[in-house]
Amino acid sequence: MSHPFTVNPLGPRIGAAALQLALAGQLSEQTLRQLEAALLKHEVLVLHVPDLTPDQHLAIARHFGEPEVHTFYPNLGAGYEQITVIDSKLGDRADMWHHDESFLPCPPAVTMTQARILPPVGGDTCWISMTSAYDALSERMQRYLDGLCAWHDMNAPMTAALQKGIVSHERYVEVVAQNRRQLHPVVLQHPVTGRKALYVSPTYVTHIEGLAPAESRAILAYLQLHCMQVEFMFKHRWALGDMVLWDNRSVVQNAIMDYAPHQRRMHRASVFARQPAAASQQDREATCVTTA
Ligand SMILES: O=C(O)CCC(=O)C(=O)O
Repeated sequence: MSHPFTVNPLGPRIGAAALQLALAGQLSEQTLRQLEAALLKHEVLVLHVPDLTPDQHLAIARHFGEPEVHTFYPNLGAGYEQITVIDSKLGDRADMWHHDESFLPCPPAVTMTQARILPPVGGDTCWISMTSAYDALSERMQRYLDGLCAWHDMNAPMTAALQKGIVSHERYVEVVAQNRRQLHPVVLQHPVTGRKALYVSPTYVTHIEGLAPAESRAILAYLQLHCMQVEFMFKHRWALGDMVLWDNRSVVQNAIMDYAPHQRRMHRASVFARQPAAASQQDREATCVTTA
């Protein structure tokens, strides 16, 4: 079945909407390929699919890759473990600039999140185009960053959350015991588009390997400041039923936490890039961000 829709850019660098897309049964391969092309081009893609079922959510996710069970957020359970739930009533939030699960050896390639419960106002999400941020660096800085790698550590935000009283000590100990950290290139080359993007965030990145601590801190602080320029950003005011897809290799995001005491609940699926059937774990890691 064909599902006609048009893609309207929402900004010159990042963000587009395909709001007319009507879900009737499963989306056709052709429609999914068109959505994928739009996502690769615009990095963040907004759909409005209020009747989306968890099965349809997973069917769309499977087009983009292998749906994962999230490392630390809860999920819908019993057959729907790959639908992650981020519910403020459960104490879960994502109000920090981050690439999704960049502490994994091969982090998810694409994430798609649907708004299920929204506060009356607030709770917007903001994305930064890290390709645009990379392109805007001076050539000298681009050359300096070439070949550098940085450590991404899941424990860094957990410690901050514990200090702020956002997570319980039990949850902290449970998550920190997984001891997830990974070295990734500071500049990632997108495996499909070939575009280069900065692959650092203030949330997970602790330091750049091989630099003196003060130099690493200074470079990371500069890159953070550089990325925060408003022209690289796209902010979405959610409506119930919106689903936003983002390319985790090209953007970082921050879900603004400004709506307490109201509830915000999102259902989300993220996928690992699919490898040819014969690919080993080693091949898988060799084609993800770690070798950009
Ligand atoms: O809830 C959102 O809007 C974004 C959530 C997020 O950042 C994530 O799923 O990693």
